[in-house]
Amino acid sequence: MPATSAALKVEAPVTTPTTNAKVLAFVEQARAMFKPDTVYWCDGSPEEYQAMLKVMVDTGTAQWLNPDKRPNSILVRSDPADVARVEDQTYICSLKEEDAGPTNNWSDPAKMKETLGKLSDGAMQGRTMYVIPYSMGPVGSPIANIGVEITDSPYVVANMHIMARVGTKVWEALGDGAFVRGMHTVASPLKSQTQADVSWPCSTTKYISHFPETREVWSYGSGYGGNALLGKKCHALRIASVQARDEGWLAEHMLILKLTNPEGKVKYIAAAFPSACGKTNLAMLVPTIPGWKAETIGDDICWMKPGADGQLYAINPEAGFFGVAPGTSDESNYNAMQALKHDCIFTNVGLTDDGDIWWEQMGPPPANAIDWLRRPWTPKSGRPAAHPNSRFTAPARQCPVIADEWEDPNGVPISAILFGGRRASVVPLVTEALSWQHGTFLGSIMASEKTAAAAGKIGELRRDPMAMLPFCGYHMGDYFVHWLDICSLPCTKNPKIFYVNWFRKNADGKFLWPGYGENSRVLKWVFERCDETADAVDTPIGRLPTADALDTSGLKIDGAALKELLAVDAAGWKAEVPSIEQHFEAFGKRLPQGLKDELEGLRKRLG
Ligand code: O2Y
Ligand code: MN
Repeated sequence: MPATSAALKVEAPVTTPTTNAKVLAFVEQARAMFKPDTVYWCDGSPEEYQAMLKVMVDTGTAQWLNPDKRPNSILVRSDPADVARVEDQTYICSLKEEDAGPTNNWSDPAKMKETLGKLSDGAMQGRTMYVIPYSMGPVGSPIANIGVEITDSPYVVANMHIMARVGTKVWEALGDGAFVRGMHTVASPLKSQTQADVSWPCSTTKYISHFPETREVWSYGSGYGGNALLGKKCHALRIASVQARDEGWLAEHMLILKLTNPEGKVKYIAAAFPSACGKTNLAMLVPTIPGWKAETIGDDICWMKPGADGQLYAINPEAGFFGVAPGTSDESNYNAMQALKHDCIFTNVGLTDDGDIWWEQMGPPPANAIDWLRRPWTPKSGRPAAHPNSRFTAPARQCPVIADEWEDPNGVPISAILFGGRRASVVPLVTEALSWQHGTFLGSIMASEKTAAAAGKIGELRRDPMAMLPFCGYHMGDYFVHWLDICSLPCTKNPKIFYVNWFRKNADGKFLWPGYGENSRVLKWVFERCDETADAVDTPIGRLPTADALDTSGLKIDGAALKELLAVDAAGWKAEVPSIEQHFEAFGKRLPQGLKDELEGLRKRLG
């Protein structure tokens, strides 16, 4: 139900909770520009989280779900035009245009600040300006990084509570140190005290602007997900990728998985897949091979730093999951479903008659529901109940297979890195890279075939190097150089790199590999290759499992399918070389020689 602006006011503390002069100046500048009614310094307490939920419910942004079915959980519906990240309106405003590279939108930082400054004048009128101190990574971890997000959205505050570490302890860890500055406004000022608010304020004008040199983010006009929760894609990937380049570490779009073999030996694996390719499912998989155990460290972002012993140590900088709802079920991701039982935020999913949530493929459809656009819905409506990009926000600690060490401030040592995409043909089920440089090459040519849902010709390849295309905050040619450098200089015990493809299809268009929990068979081979206890055969494209090295015991798969999954399609790879060349041409002089050498090597090996 719409309410007046008065309902948005939250009492402010009398004194500021930090004396950090840079923070005080930042908040004062923001206040003077946005002109909010009130400034509220977030303390990260459970009471504050509850207050945010209540504000959202009171103002019509959210509604409580049935407390018997989903205790302390809410359903939020966004504006129909504010439902996903806006890549076209996302900018890297580096001082020099060439530093943003060919894969980013660029704008001159001074011009962008002028534009946003004009737009933002008075943009928070009638609203509360929240100041969120947050840590990406366990507070005080040497790999963690602190940010301060200013926002006028209680939805953002509540989501940041789940997705990051928020509150007073962050001010203590920050002291008078440096931090990433994030400013966010839904850009929907309330002109008078009596003006009724809408349930999801936002603007048709949107800018998600990053200033890499000064470690700033300025997000205008959207209240949704990656556009507005600035700790996630903006800070932990776009800004952090630049910090990582400058400081000698890696900020990557990767899940982190802990794998334990039947003898109790543990290895940690990081894996990069393009958005919506099942990272959350793999991060929480239930292995089908007896005696093997998989646990979650993270499902989306991985920060890795070389340790004193020459290994890469990784943390999950996040504290929650902002997962795609449709397709998530007990079959596809049992552990995620368990994590969603209580204390969650659901955005743009369907609502059942008994006050619970439902989305496509969650389970049997309800006879009646209300869809994400608040319209009556039945299974015969001919349209989805949930938006395809509808989301759940869930605390990571609620995942039943979260690893004990998921918050280890020193991180976990990474033994293997997987790259993967959605490829119906050419790419085998799993390939081990011949070297770190070859693995970097495989990551740099990662691609997925376009599905009917994406613009462009079906089957056309979209290259998404290391799944970082929308998230690398600088020139991707320099990013490849950084990848090649990181393991020749500070890191002496390189993780092994693998390229996986769960999505290979046969001539009838049927998947050859069952996926989900059965992917543990591939992980077992990866695990054993790290110790060189499993067999592999050298081929022109890398090392593949020998016929009996992949554990298929108890798996119903016919021999021909397995043969196809592990075959080298030399003709297919040869046909792909020109497309790789074209992809590399875009990076011009900044493409490192190492990747050119790898392409030449592939061409020669293919004959
Ligand atoms: O659409 C959004 O704003 C969310 S995007 C997202 C969320 C969680 C994890 N990954 C992604 C992504 O696009 O990679
Ligand atoms: Mn992602």
